[in-house]
Amino acid sequence: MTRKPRISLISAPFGLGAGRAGSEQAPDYLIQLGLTSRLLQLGCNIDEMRKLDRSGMAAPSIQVPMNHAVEVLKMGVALAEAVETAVTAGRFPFVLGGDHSLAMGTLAGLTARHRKLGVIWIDAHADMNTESTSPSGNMHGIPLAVALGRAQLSLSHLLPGAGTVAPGNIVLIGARDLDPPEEALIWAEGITCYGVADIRRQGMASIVAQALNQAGLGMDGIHLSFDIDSIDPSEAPGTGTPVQRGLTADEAREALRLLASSAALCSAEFVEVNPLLDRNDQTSKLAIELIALFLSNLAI
Ligand code: B3U
Ligand code: MN
Ligand code: MN
Repeated sequence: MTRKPRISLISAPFGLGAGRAGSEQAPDYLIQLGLTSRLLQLGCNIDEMRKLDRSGMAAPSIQVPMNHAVEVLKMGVALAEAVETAVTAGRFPFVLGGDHSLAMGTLAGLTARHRKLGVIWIDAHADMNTESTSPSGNMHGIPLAVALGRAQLSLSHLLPGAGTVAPGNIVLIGARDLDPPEEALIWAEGITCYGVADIRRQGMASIVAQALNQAGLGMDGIHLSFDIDSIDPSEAPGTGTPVQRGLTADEAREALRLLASSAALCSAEFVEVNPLLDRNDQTSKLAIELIALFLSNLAI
């Protein structure tokens, strides 16, 4: 028999990890457009709702030579604690961003509790630069290198007791804008990466099945990190770094529905919606629909 997980909805109104302002407005904006009422209508079990605030958080002592590093780290500390608390209480953490630098906080909190964590990363980008390879200095481009233990910053700087994620248990879906050092790292570490052409050739259902197998092999659970820029800008224009030739909204729907119904899934985050760059709320409305589809199909 399947049960509905108790969801911890963690809003992280933070966008300083991205190069353009606006993603910090997404959590409140999506809620204002009806996200939570839709979730309740669909029977989601929202056990806890939290909105994070980084003021008053102490930044870790490490120096990170990147844009807004102190603020990114403070937010990461707050988020790591919130996620760890949710997992300890037996809830399913759902992080609503914000930009993708938040993943460092989510992954710190998760790896503190799940020593063996698989990660499925749906994104136009690999987010696998380090402090020294980043072309932009923006911290939303580094979270996976940090999680792998390949950057100077590590997850344990955000939360003592956090671990790392093994390269064999990371699967990228939709990646199509990689910097050369990211490609080199993916190649060197043997990370599985499904591009849009693979999805068109094999179908999303087959890609998701393979991703769940690969990411979940011998793991305690799988985290889904969903960046809205994975979807083609014709259907999701409201994001800071759009990349052409992305997933269709239908492919994203199929992926999210299938992932939600896997019992291996233990947490998720949804990032990089930027209401300031949107056209007639198209991206925000799609995000609400996708989040509702995902959370209402969760089963444990
Ligand atoms: N790889 C580039 C661009 C980028 C990464 N993630 C986003 N953009 N959203 C970088 O800056 O690291
Ligand atoms: Mn990303
Ligand atoms: Mn991206």
